[in-house]
Amino acid sequence: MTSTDTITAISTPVGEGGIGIIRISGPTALNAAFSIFSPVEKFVFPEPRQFYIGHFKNLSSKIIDKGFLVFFKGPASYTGEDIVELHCHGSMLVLKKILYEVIKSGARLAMPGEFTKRAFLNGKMDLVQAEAVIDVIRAGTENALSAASARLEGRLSKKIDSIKEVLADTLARMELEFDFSEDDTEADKTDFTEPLEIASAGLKKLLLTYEEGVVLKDGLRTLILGRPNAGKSSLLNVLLQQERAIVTDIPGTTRDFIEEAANIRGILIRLIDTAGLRETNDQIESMGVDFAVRKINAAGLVIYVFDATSQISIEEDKKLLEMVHGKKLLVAVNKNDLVSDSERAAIKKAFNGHKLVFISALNETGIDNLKNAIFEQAVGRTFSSSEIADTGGGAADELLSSLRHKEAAQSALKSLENALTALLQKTPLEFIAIDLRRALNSLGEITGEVTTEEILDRIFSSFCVGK
Ligand SMILES: Nc1nc2c(ncn2[C@@H]2O[C@H](COP(=O)(O)OP(=O)(O)OP(=O)(O)O)[C@@H](O)[C@H]2O)c(=O)[nH]1
Ligand SMILES: [Mg+2]
Repeated sequence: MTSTDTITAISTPVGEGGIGIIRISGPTALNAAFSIFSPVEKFVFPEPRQFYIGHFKNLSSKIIDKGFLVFFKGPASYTGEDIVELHCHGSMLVLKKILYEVIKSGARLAMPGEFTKRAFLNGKMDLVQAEAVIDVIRAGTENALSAASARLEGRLSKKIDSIKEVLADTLARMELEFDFSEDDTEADKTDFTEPLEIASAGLKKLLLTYEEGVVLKDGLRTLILGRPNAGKSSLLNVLLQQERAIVTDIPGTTRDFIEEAANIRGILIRLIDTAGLRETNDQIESMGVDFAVRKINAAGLVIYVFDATSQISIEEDKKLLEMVHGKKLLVAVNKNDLVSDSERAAIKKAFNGHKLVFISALNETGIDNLKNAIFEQAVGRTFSSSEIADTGGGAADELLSSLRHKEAAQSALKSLENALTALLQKTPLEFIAIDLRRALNSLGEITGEVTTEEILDRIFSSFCVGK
């Protein structure tokens, strides 16, 4: 699959830095590099994985910068092809000048993700691992990083491969059976049922990890809603541990919205503080209220802040809660420092059926419980204290975190379930084999054995240039 053209790109981020790296990959990578690099100490051919110091010079031998050349001989390289890295100072001007010379000598500018795409096409990694590269780069929390690097190491691929193996083995035995068995001997179908049940249980377990996988990878948009003065901005400030929003005792303090990211129990939570919900003649405030309502749809979680001292108007809050019907929802009963036990009991009764957490944003009590509840709502399982709070480290080994993987796993599961029903109904093995091939095909889509150019383009176009 080795490509015939040579690609190049600046692989370090845009901006100033200590060093900058230009990557060249393809059959003429060395030629392209030597059109600009002239070593300080002469050598015949660069040893792979050695640093050589030299000057980067343009065609008229004018020195652009001084730096290093490193050669990776294919297939022992990231892309599986010959790669040269040119390390210079991290100046955009220097990098662009070197890149320009490399392109003049016949390399072409790489497309986003093209190095990784080549790594995939050359069998250096499967598609799950290739996708994990960008997840590692973009990981914003420890948990996101450990899940992404587990995928990059091939843990998810191994899981999928082990299921594929069971299916391929069963399929092979089935094919033998319908090739060689006498027409009138009924095959012992229980031999086939058990491995298919094991495979489908494995897939079901994997599918259950999707919710957590996605939240760990992408974070969760969390809308803080409630009536004016309930303490929404106070809560935002406590969760951020910074005085981000203005807090006053005047209802209608927050009129615009405030969005900030917080790391809560290892999950990236994008908090959005909003204008308190009420009918108002103030044009700006009313726009803020409209905004809050519109944002409900896009939110993954809503924290509804209820002022514990405003029980008289509790029916109004319950009406507002209807707007968030069908969403993941937590009711944070705030100002817990101001109410009695009997009042708390009454509130519990009134909000029966909702997940309640009593807090005081002012005294910062109940906040740990609220964080646990946020984690629970976000990933669908309880937060255990063995997971190091706010730094992560508790992410499961194999997590599904991409819709593409989930849909393929679902369709594999469906084919398996069809096969299992067909076995029960004593359908001829030839037909059951079709379902098994379908399931294998779906799983092959995940790891990239079965794929189309369109899928690859979609995946790699979300990458950065130079990766
Ligand atoms: N006693 C007590 N007061 C609180 C608590 N939380 C907030 N407050 C007070 O309640 C008032 C309103 O707090 P904010 O955080 O501004 O409330 P908000 O919901 O953002 O209000 P708007 O932006 O106007 O919708 C302020 O005077 C806070 O100090 C709490 O837990 N206990
Ligand atoms: Mg506010």
